[in-house]
Amino acid sequence: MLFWRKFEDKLAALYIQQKVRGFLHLYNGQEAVLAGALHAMKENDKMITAYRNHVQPIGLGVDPKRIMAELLGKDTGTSRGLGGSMHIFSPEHNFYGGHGIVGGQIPLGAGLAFADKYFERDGVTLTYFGDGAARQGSLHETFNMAINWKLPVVFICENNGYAMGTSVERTANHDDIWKLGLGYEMPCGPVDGMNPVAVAEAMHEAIERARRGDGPTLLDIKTYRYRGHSMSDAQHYRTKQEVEEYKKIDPISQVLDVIKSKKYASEKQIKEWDQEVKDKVAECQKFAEESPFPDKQLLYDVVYEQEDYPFLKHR
Ligand SMILES: Cc1ncc(C[n+]2csc(CCOP(=O)(O)OP(=O)(O)O)c2C)c(N)n1
Ligand SMILES: [Mg+2]
Repeated sequence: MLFWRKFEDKLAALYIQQKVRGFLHLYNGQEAVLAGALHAMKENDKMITAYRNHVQPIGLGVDPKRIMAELLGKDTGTSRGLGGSMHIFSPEHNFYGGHGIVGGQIPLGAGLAFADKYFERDGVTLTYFGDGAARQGSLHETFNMAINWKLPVVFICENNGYAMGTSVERTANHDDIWKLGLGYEMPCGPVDGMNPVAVAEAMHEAIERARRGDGPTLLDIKTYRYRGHSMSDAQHYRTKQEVEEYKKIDPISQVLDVIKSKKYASEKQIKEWDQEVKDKVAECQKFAEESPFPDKQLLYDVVYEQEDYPFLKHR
C-alpha cells in the first residue's frame, strides 16, 4: 500500500512537470480496497476496473516501471504508450483494464466471468466500479444476467462518496448502494473500505461464493479519495476538514498502528521500508524518463495492421 501511495504521489509530481499528459486519476486513500482483494484472490482470478487503474496491475504483478513508462507515453509501457493513464492493460497478469467509459467495464467483467464458466475454467472476476458508475443502466442489465446465470463474478463498488464532484446522496433516493443487489436477490452488503482486514474478509467470502458456483455478490466498499477526481479538480464540493477526518483513519496508518502495537517490526525496520519504497519509485521514474517514445510508424501499424496485433508482440 505504501508503494502504491508513493508511486501515485510521484505521478502527480510528473503531471505537474507535464511529463504525464492527458487525464490522471489517482488512488490515494483507496489502497485498502485493493490490498484486501489481492489477499483473497487466487491464481486464475481476474480484475477489471475503470480509469483509476495504475496500482491494481502492480498488485497483480505487472512491473511498475512499465506502468510509469505507459503514463509517460513511452515505448516500454504496457501498451507501448498508446493507452496512457486510463488504459493500463495486462491480460497475462489477469488485468483487463483500464476503462474510460463510466460503467462500461461492468458488463465486460460479467463477460469475462461468463467465458470462465462456459469453458469450465476455474476463475473469479473482480469487477470494480465507482459510486457514480453504480447509477448507470448497464449495471442493472448485468446484475440480472449475472445472478440468473450464477456467473463467477464479484461486483465491487468502490464508493469514495463522489463521482466527479457529485455526492452519492445527490444521485439517488437513498445512499446505500449495496441495496441495489436486493432487487436481484444477490448477496450484498456494506464494507469498511478504510480497513484492509475488513475488505479481505468480505472478499474471501464473496470470491469463494462465486468459485463454488453460487454466483455474484455486490460489495459496497466505503472508501475515500484524498486527491481530486483528476488532477484538474478545484474540489469545491467538499471541505478540507472532511478530507482531514478521513486521513485519521487512513488504511496505511491503521496497518502501521497494528505493526507497532504488536511489535511486528521495529522503528528501524519501518524506516527501511520507507527508504526501499522511495528507491523503487525513483527506479521507475528513471526507467520511464530514459525510455524512448515509440516510433511514429507504430501509429500506422495499430490503425491498419491490427489482424495479428504486431505491436503487442514484444510482450
Ligand atoms: C459514460 C460516461 N459518462 C460520463 C463520463 C465523465 N466522467 C468521467 S469520471 C466520472 C465520474 C465517475 O465517478 P465514480 O464512478 O464514482 O468513480 P470515481 O472517479 O469516484 O472513482 C464521469 C461522470 C464518462 N467518462 N463516461
Ligand atoms: Mg466515486
